[in-house]
Amino acid sequence: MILLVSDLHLEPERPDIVRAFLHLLETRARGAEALYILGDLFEAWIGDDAMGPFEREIATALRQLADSGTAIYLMHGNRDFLIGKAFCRRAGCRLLPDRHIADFHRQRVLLMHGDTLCTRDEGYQKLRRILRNPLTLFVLRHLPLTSRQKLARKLRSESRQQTRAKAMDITDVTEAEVEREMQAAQMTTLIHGHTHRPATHELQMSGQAAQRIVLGDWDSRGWVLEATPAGLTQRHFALDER
Ligand code: LP5
Repeated sequence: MILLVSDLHLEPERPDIVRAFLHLLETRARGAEALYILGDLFEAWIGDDAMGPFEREIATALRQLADSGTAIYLMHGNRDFLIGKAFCRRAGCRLLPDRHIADFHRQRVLLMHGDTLCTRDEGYQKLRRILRNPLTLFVLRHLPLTSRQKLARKLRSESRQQTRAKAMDITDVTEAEVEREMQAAQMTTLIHGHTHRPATHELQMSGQAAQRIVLGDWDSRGWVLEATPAGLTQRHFALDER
């Protein structure tokens, strides 16, 4: 079995989500062939050099899972795109590019975080272009820790305010962009997170049946997509389920 999750937004302020994730790592994920984390594992990541006891605890739990034989693949999200090699080494994860084609029991699927699909969200796409520019990334990584913390807080609070004022369709994916990405990759299954709107959308692409699966965000409950030879099934569960 292969498991996929995204948008956990782990932070010390949500111990219920942290406990649920650690429980998943110690139980269902054990014995799984692979665990894919499609972005926003953390609420905010300001650099591998800023890892404290909380981040190290998560890395250790991931490493224990990796050492038990489950391959762990990690994709950047819009909150944790500064995760780098040091965290991945410590956690035993392999970092995936923004678009990745995986083979799940002979079913090929396109994996993305999902933020780039929201092309009508022009404010966000502009911010993304700035933040992901290699020059900006270089500067951000070399800023003093306190400046990075301040900047991250500013970005989070601006984002919270602005997202509340945006119409629902602006913060959802643009169908034409979904189709463009799937056509370019020649895939009929796309799995992504980011929008916090878990669902399976049946699509028609050039007369062919296709699907877009949106992973759920961990907030009032947890979500995991299971890929088995029988197919893809997304489940949700109570955070305190044991
Ligand atoms: O994250 P979420 O779900 O709330 O909203 C996202 C989009 N917002 C973001 C911003 C992140 O939340 C901020 C993450 C901070 C942690 C990492 C920081 C690392 C860098 C700094 C430290 C080194 O991604 C939101 C989308 C929404 O998803 C739905 O798709 O709408 O986008 C916005 O709200 C963006 C606004 O429209 C534009 C914000 C302008 C902010 C200007 C601040 C000035 C700072 C200048 C920085 C160079």
